[in-house]
Amino acid sequence: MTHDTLPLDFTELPEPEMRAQALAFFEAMKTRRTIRDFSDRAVPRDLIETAILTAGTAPNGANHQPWWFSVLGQGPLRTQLREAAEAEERAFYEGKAGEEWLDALAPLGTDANKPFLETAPWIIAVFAQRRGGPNPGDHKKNYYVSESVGIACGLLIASLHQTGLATLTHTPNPMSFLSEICERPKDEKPVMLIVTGYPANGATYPAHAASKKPLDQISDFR
Ligand code: IYR
Repeated sequence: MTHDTLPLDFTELPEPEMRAQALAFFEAMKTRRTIRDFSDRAVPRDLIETAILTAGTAPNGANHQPWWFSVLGQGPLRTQLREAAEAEERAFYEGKAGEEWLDALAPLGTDANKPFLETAPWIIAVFAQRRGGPNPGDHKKNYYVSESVGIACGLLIASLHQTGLATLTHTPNPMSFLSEICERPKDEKPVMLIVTGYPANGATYPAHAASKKPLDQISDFR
């Protein structure tokens, strides 16, 4: 394929505005909390569609865009999803996780009970495509699949937060049942569930999650 180019549409901001925008985004993202108590209140589908379009802008390997978002609204599939996920979680919490992992989770207060899988208005099941390509029907090798899908999930979560919705990143393990429920092909790997909706009245979050590492514990400048 030829290497064609397009002129970049880049608007330079005055430095004070750069700083203000960066800080405003930081302030907004700081208020994001992973929650587990969801209301069953409906959320318009177009809000979810916009968040997925935002996720789809993520930088990715060779622009193959190696992701798929299967969106589950409320209904019988969700009961199936909850039953399958809770079965995996019971095995996890009853020993498969091991002591060290369970100790690390103790401050979060999580257990095998996942009512939000039925309650929340939308659940986005994220799949990573090992093969695909820039065009529909392509079956080429994909590159940097985990990195690409991870970045897309970050954008998806940031977008849902900016939309005014709460989210939960949920990763039952193993997740092969997700491929069946969502009818996705075997060469797509289920990566995570992003649960979204309004928080239930009186929703809480673990105090443990409130503490974020300061700059000098997450970066250095040389
Ligand atoms: N998937 C399990 C366990 C779990 C693991 C981690 I690491 C977390 O940060 C939270 C939960 C569950 O959802 O309960």
